[in-house]
Amino acid sequence: MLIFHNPSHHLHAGRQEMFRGRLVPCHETPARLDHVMSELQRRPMGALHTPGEADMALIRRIHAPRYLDFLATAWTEWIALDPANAELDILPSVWPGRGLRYDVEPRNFSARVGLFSFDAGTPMNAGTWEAALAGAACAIDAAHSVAGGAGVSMALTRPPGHHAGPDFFGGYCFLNNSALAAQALRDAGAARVAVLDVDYHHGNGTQTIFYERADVFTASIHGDPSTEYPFYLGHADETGQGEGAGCNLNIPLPAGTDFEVWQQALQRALDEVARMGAEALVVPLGVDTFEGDPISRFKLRSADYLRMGQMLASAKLPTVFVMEGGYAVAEVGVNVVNVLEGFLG
Ligand code: OKP
Ligand code: ZN
Repeated sequence: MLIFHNPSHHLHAGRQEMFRGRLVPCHETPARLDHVMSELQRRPMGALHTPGEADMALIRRIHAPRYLDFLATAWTEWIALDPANAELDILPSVWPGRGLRYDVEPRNFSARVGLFSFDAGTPMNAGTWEAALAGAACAIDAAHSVAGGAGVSMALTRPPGHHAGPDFFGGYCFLNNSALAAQALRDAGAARVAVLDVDYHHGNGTQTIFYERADVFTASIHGDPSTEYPFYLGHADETGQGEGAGCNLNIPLPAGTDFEVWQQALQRALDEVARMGAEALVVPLGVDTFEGDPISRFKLRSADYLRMGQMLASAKLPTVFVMEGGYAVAEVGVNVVNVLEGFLG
């Protein structure tokens, strides 16, 4: 398989996220990806590639131009406010809640940070935009390699992407890498694409991006949003709208779910992918379903990821894996590479 890894990922390294009234160290760290890279040295799964330039025209079809302008200029504006800001991350503290306008873009910088975000846990720093853009390029290039007949590829990148929507960041995500891969596969000729999100958290950004489209089927298996992040989306009754009616599947599962129960959800999602007639598959791959994950509550073990990979391969579809979450840092490498090994058989 071809693996596109983000050579700029370490440029994004948030210092702190807001948690219960305190700023605490970020869970989403560069070390996560370093562990995957070193596990791939121990157990190579295929050739490693760096991505080319990101296709901005494609990115503008998934994300709103004013949101992209904001991301591209945020750091410059932040340090223009006060050079001392260079030592601090950008974090929002005000949002347009119900009854407030989000159609008018304020001039005030903090107001715009809030306009384009939905949580206070997703810091931006000097290299965030460069890292996110290179990650998007990994996803797009991985999709193109599969469209060209590679069979399977992976975008090995951070920051993750599945919480990022058309015009918002949050959940450690800025650009929706999986959505970009799905769109690239569509553009390359796949009549229908499925996105099957196996990260512990609901892929709210991806769901929102494709919610009214029939050409991209979205499915997500995740912790029940009534208790788990991102809380405000991911329920089973969200099935798509308009032309996209029936084209979204959410399978929320309770805290404590182990692989025996989880794999039944995966089988159900795979059956649905087949029923929808998808010609290509994108898998937002988070390994925060692991029993040792510090912010999640499923009970998958490392060996279960081999089985997960085998089950995903049973779809017999051209497949693009896109790296998402996984915060038990030392085990992230083994768990991700287990999925790939299981898939390759
Ligand atoms: C991103 B991905 C826990 C706060 C949770 C957001 C979690 C984002 C997960 N202290 N913050 O889906 O793995
Ligand atoms: Zn997650």
